[in-house]
Amino acid sequence: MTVTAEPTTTSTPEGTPSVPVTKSSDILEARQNDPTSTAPFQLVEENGNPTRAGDDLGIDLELAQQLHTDMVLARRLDHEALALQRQGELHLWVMSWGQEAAQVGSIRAFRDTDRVFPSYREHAVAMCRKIAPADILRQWRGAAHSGWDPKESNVHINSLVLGTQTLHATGYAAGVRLEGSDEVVVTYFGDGAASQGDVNEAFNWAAAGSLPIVFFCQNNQWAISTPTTTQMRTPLHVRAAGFGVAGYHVDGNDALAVHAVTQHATARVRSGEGPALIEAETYRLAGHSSSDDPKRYRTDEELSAWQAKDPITRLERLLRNAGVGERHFSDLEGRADTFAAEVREQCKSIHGDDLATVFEHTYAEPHPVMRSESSQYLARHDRTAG
Ligand SMILES: Cc1ncc(C[n+]2csc(CCOP(=O)(O)OP(=O)(O)O)c2C)c(N)n1
Ligand SMILES: [Mg+2]
Repeated sequence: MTVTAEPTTTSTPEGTPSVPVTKSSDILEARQNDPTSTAPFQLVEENGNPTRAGDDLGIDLELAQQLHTDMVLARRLDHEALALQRQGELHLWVMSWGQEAAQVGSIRAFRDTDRVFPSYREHAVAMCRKIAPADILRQWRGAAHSGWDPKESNVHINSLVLGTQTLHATGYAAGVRLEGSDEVVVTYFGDGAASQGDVNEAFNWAAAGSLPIVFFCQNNQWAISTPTTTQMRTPLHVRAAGFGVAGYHVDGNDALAVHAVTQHATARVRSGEGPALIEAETYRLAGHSSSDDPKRYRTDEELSAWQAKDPITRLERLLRNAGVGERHFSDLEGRADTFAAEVREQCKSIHGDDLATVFEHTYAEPHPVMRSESSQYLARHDRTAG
């Protein structure tokens, strides 16, 4: 904080050494204008060279290769899914390309037993938890309300009502605390969702209970057509301190930096030091969803500035500089082609459940109102179908 006023001095009645003070109006003024923001942590520059921190901490090439592979496959799923939507095979798709580093870098820093509460764009997270493409696509094909069984992957179903998942995750973390397990919970949300009351309540309750949870914000600069600059005055990683949550700021297009930061935060949380919040600066390179046209609200210049920061290109440059040969990249392309064919095949094999199962899965236990609604609805359906 910079305080420009000349310090004055005061003396205590006992004549002990005087304490320099500035005029209180200046101190207060400076405080109002100084929500201290930190530059996002980086290990790899856009050109693929290690940053100073990257040189100091060292670059783990094996990890870089794994994260790069994860990202290439995730982007392929995304591209295929949008093409499938355009062919009428999916009703809707929410694209995540550009955000792969934030997703794979973070999820790979957790244990597979750590519980994940996603928003709706975390396809790369789902893939790292081995959720099959058919299960990722099921909901978007309109065949089911959710695609997978959270017990198998420890990934909860998508939350489309913004921010609700942060409260679910906080409640779950309270349960983890009661059970005395060393599990850590992570929840993903967007910059726009951070304006929801739910999210702010979640921060507060997590801090008050010192709960084992990591809040991971993918700040992709936009909430549909609303830019982050309209959405907030104080960056999220700075706001964390006000809640009593440890705040981290990372370059979300630098997969290795995201991994390092998440590993640090997770270790802290696992050791009982209370919740952490990671703000990852990234960019959604495509539209908000298959129904959106981002050209209506953002410029070509902005898009190309972020394309230059593409997280996949960055790690590819790092790997090539480190001597990883062409063969590796062409093999990976071949693997992605095979995977893309599987995605298309799996998508077309998804069929909706019998209508009755929708009622069965609504409540955990039989419910009289649900039972009568179910029989009325099914009788009507039978009449119209017959
Ligand atoms: C409670 C609620 N309000 C509004 C919406 C409509 N809506 C869907 S996505 C979205 C923008 C979300 O932006 P952000 O949180 O930044 O996530 P991103 O889509 O960028 O990943 C809005 C307003 C909603 N789904 N839920
Ligand atoms: Mg956003």
